[in-house]
Amino acid sequence: MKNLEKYLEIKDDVKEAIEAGKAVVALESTIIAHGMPYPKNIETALEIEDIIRQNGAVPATIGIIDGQIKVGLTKEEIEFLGKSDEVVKVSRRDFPVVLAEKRHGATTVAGTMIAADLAGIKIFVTGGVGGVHRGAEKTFDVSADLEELKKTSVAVIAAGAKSILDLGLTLEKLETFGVPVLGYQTAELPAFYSRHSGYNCDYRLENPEHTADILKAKWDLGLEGGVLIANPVPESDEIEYSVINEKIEQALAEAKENEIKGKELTPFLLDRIKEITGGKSLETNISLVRNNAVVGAQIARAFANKI
Ligand code: PSU
Ligand code: MN
Repeated sequence: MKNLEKYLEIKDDVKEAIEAGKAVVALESTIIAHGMPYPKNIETALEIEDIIRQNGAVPATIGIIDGQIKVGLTKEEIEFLGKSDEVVKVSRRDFPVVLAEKRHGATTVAGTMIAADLAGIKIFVTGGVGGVHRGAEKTFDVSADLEELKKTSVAVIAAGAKSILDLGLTLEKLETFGVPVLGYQTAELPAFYSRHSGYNCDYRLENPEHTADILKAKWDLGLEGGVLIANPVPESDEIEYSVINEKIEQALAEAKENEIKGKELTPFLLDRIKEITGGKSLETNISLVRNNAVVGAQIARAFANKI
């Protein structure tokens, strides 16, 4: 890669762990800057890093400060991204401008996969991935996260995709793109706030060891691209599909009324759903990310032992 050091900086502890072949888990920053309100966003981001550490892996939260991609943000940098309102939501298309203009950026799932791959990190924990939005047959709104899963070889652990999306169409796209959708100890695709969606995953994962074997087989074979590991929210924090679906419909109607489009849509919907549920959706969101962090760290450890 040409001039990679000019654009990308890996934090010392992360670099050491990568070089030693130890377990490392990438984390995204859009969830901090645009996915959760202040100050819960910062509290959660720091707590998730702790959970990764407690489970024997090194966390690398990824973001962009002054045009530099940081693989491993410091506590101060996480706080900055969580507070500043000058942070661009960075997916694949945004990198060149944000880097050249030395701006600040929070990376989406797609953006984080790109940076993790450049740094040599294979395991990435988040909350939910983007997908095919409802009504995409008219709006063409399909998240760049899906294209990234198609080509970038990083495993993404998420609580499925939330039903602000069209889950059926999202699964069809992933199938076309050759992205395995693997349910972690479940046959059903979880729908973010709820454990059930009515859709099936392609395969069921039994444990971290089993998961690591599958990742290794894919990439050993040179089958480039990502894997979606769908880990359901803990039962105690779940919001039933029928209950949350109604709230989502309401938020979608408001988005339409206000002509919210493009990169603004997902953050708008997340914020409205939080308001409509009186904060409950945020609690569920935090709970599922915690749970993904535990599972992601375990998978990273199992995978590190295989290389
Ligand atoms: N889904 C969530 N929370 C989030 C996101 C998705 O439940 O914070 C963020 C992720 O960063 C994801 C991005 O990559 O939104 C997708 O945005 P878009 O639909 O604009 O591609
Ligand atoms: Mn979109």
